Amino acid sequence: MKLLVTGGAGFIGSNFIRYWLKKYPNDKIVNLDKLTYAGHLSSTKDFSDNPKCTFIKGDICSSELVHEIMKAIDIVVHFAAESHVDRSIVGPATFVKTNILGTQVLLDAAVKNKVKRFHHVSTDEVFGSLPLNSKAKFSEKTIYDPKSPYSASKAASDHLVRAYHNTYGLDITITNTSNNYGPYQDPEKFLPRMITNLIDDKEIPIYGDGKYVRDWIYVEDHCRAIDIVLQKAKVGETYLVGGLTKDVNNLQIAKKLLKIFRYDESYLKFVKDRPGHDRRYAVNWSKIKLELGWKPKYDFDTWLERTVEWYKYNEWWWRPIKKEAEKLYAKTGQK
Ligand code: NAD
Ligand code: TDX
Repeated sequence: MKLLVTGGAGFIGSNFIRYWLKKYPNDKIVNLDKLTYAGHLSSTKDFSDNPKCTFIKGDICSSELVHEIMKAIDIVVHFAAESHVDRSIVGPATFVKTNILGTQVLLDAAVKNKVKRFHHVSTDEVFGSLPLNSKAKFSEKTIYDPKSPYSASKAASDHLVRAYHNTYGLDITITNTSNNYGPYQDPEKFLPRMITNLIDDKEIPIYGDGKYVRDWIYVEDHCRAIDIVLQKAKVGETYLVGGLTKDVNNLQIAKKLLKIFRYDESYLKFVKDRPGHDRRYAVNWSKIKLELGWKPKYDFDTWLERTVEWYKYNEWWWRPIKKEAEKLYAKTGQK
């Protein structure tokens, strides 16, 4: 099998390639990545010498390049995207270009070259926001209601993927997954930002009142969910993938981290809220459990601690990119 993985120098894409090469050592992978601020060749260091994996620096919006690469591909796993909500508020244009146009370019090339499967990696954020203190959860039947330029662009990409299945008969699957955490996540995002600040003995910035709920999933559970969907799912289907069964808000997570570091609450710093901040995400993942037998393996408290350990032992990876990450917050005033 030959896979095209887009965005394989990013957080989830690099973890996915690592997972796949270990589990399917005979498969070949082409990793197409533009190396934006979020793409780091350092995230691919441990498999960069593997002859089964080829890296191509390029843009998914470049039709000619994508068509050329697609000629030899069986399966596409599409991660490449602009993925940070805060950046989408500061500059939405690249989100529209990469997430919508880039996906359409890949879909066109996939149809033309008759790829066997196009798997689209999407987010639970396309469903909008749930009220706090409710039992409501997103499911595959929830109506799309994206609220940020990021989630609106991902929603549009999901619609395009389904449209290509319906119109051109492309064999697609989609996963909409909740907040991932784990190794190689850019220090711009919530958990790595908190952890790396604490390693440096700095305060941790909490947006607004901190009572915002995300459904956290360890990145390897997400990679395994995509694997199972590729192996077992019916073509055309969508699966929601999540990690938690009980709500935990940002402030509670920050306090868990303070406990791990044995710091007191003076390290909490409440800062300006994100405009249009979604209150709560919660995912009902019973479809993938019942139909395909997937469920999360890694519990949040244990793997949060292991993630902290990873950042403590891998300063070589995050320290060179931490300064760049904080530049965004100098612009937004969330420092
Ligand atoms: P990331 O920002 O860490 O990585 C994105 C990667 O895509 C980077 O390597 C970047 O260089 C590359 N890229 C960006 N624009 C490109 C372009 N035009 N051409 C080629 N490559 C380009 O993102 P992530 O957190 O790993 O997320 C991966 C995918 O999973 C995204 O589609 C995202 O929407 C989705 N997702 C993420 C989460 C999460 O919690 N991180 C949750 C659900 C879904
Ligand atoms: O410094 C911070 N302080 C803070 O309180 C940062 C960076 C974030 N936050 C809050 C905002 C959110 O409520 O933490 C929560 C998580 O923030 P992000 O890490 O920016 O993630 P989120 O906006 O929830 O989106 C993530 O999950 C879904 C990914 O970035 C998306 O790509 C994915 O689709």
